[in-house]
Amino acid sequence: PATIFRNNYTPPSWLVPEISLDFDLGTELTKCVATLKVERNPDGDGDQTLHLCGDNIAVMTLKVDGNDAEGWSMSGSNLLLPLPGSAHEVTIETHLHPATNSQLMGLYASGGMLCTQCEAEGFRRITFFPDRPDVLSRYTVRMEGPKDQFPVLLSNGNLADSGDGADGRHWAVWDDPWPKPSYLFALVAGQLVANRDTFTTCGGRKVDLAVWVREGDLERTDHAMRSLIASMKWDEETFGREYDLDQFNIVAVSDFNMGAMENKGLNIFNTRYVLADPETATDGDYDGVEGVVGHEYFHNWSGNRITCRDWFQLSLKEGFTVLRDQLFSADMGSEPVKRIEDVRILRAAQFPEDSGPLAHPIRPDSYQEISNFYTATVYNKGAEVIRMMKTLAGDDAFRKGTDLYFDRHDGEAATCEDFIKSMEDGAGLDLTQFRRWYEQAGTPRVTMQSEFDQSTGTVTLHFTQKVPATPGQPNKQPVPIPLKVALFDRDSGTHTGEKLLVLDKARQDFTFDGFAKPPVVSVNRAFTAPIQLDAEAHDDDLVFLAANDDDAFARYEALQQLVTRELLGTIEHGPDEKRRGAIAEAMGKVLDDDQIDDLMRGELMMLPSIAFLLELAAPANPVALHEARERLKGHIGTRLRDKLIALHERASAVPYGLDADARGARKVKTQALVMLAAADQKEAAARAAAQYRTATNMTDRQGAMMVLAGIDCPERSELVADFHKRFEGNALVIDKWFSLQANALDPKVLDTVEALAKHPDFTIKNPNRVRSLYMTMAGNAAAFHDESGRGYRMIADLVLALDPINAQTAARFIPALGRWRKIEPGRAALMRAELERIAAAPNLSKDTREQVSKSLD
Ligand code: BAL
Ligand code: ZN
Repeated sequence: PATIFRNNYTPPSWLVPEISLDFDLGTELTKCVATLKVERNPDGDGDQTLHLCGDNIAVMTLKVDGNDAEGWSMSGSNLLLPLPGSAHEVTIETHLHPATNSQLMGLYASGGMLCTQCEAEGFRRITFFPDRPDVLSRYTVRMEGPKDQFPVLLSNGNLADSGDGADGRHWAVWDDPWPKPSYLFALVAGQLVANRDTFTTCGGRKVDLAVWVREGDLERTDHAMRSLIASMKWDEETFGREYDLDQFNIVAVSDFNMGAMENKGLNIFNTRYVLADPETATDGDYDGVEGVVGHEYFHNWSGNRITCRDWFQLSLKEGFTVLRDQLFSADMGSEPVKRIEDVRILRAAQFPEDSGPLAHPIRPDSYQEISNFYTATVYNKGAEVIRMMKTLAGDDAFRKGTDLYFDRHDGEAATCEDFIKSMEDGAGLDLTQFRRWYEQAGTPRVTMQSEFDQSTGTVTLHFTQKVPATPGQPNKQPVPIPLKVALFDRDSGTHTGEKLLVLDKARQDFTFDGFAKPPVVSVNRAFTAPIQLDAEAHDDDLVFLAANDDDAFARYEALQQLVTRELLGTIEHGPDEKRRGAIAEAMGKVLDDDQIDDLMRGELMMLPSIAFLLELAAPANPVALHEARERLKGHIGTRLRDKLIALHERASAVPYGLDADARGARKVKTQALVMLAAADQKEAAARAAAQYRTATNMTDRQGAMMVLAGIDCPERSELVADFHKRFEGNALVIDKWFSLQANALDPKVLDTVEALAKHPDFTIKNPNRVRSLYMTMAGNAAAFHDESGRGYRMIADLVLALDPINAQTAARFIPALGRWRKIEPGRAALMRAELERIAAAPNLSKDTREQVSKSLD
């Protein structure tokens, strides 16, 4: 496949200021007539030929200014149409087959309804078009179809007109006044019902809101609606952004490759980010709905009003919008807990990407298939990079920067450079060196040593930084790294104030005076920079910070570091009894401390993920690491048994509610169970079964089932069957049923996964179901890294079976195998062999081909 380079960008030769689309809808056959007003771009290269992208579609009729077109040709799947003048009207008819569109890109059928997904390059599967984000058009969409089959007809913008036709047909016309790129086009037709509400914007516009779902799901839409209204209000207050249409529609779809899509005025969502009620959704699911509803809504400004010039700029909208949704969720709940959750995701998903064969800068320089670049790097590291600008500027100046960006580029297809420049001009930052965060891949490694001079009372912090080599980038330059630090007096447990250091050289020292004793140094508080830090702190200092740090993140981090040190030490030379004792003691203080709420306590109780540990231990035996982690959990569980039981019982007495106290109680309840289970399976099984049987909500039920699924006990099969029977027909909960079993800490888990793949409820056509079984297994270190190589083989078999059906989803499984360099040689060879088997398959998709070949390089 061809490689596309960022530096080869050229402006489009032709613009399309207006497009009208006319759909004659049917599940088997939909006819689409597109009428494009095209104009030569004065800033283009003067090419007389109009280049229109197509994918899996054919030209049925083609007219120019009302006459049959002449001289056109196909170049691969694209249409080339020479045009004599500088402005023309081009009309194209295409025929689409939604029912057989298993790729879920373009127009497809999902459970009888029709819907679209166009980002990044799906519009070219609907009609021929300059399908690139810098071509902005005004859309008018007419659709017509049988009213019984498609009673609801939706598209972008505002409903302009509608009516009944002959033979039980009806039609609707939607008009979107805001010019947009083709990737933001959307259409939905189907049997849907709406949860409706209204929102009046700060400027007085009354907006009709609707969350559209299948009839039986209506009662699970209140949280999504509440989240939408909260998002609209928050964006006005926090970023000064007002909504700009009379309608805002959200539609939930069961078959969806991504989480959701920000189409202008018509967001299309994976059902899992819309539907929630206490019985079927966990607290985590509630947070997911709130965060994704916010994310898609916030795109209306950061993505839609200002879009991307080209796909290399994806982080312009995604990094910024992730930051916006993170800040929103923090404001809706607990800021420190949200920060810990975001860092946990970054470390488990982005750090491995940044140190592996698919590493790329947040603004990539090249790609073969853009779908492969919807990554944790572009999204989550992208958000961290903008968060660092906010830290450097301060909140007020940051807001001035974003205000200027929105003012300056409204209506444009912009670049990351435009954003950076707006931040410089608006927030008053000099980001000359900071631009390297956009250019360089790799997680910077920072070391810190603290040196105390008794004679002067001076402390010097010696820092080094190194951005590691990544594919195609052997040599790196230092980046500016903002680090919040505090120096604690070990007797009083207090510090004299937090400072912001900016580390912008390969080696740098910072000196502080006025200390009688060496202070305890707390560094990268609130995780101000997305780095790997090796601070060489003494165990006692980590214990001190875990107990005393007034920055909640730093407190969490100290305990994580202590545990990480112990786990890495265990696989090298066995457990360190003293340190294990210190960890159990520190954890005991966490359980006892009534100054922290349960939501935070639940975070503090979680041990670092295997994915993160592998980054530090590589090349390692993941199963040994997993076993060390379980043994440490068991040690804590044994040492703190009474406290954990007391906590479980206290939390079990808290009635269900969505408030922070009740949510916190549910969180610690399951965390306590997890630790108790690692210590005494039999006792924990009885406790977990009781939690399951008395559960009034999915958080408790899933937590109990998660523990039970890993224990060979009579209750397990009974309750696994009960779970299925109880929720039969509810796809999202049956997804959980698959995941819970694929995630089990059970030596037979691979047999279970194999059997589940043959279960009547399993289908390879539904991305949520595929991910619930196989992505979960790939994340279960003990299963995936089974030394037989069977876990690797199962993932490779899945990729080969899924690739022709849904290439985008198939390609997402390659990175798990691509991490072979981080794994000990025996397993690494097995992982590589599976990648080679995939690479040898004929007719691989561009998506999978790119990921596999880069992973083998
Ligand atoms: N733009 C793709 C889905 C999302 O990031 O919102
Ligand atoms: Zn997004």
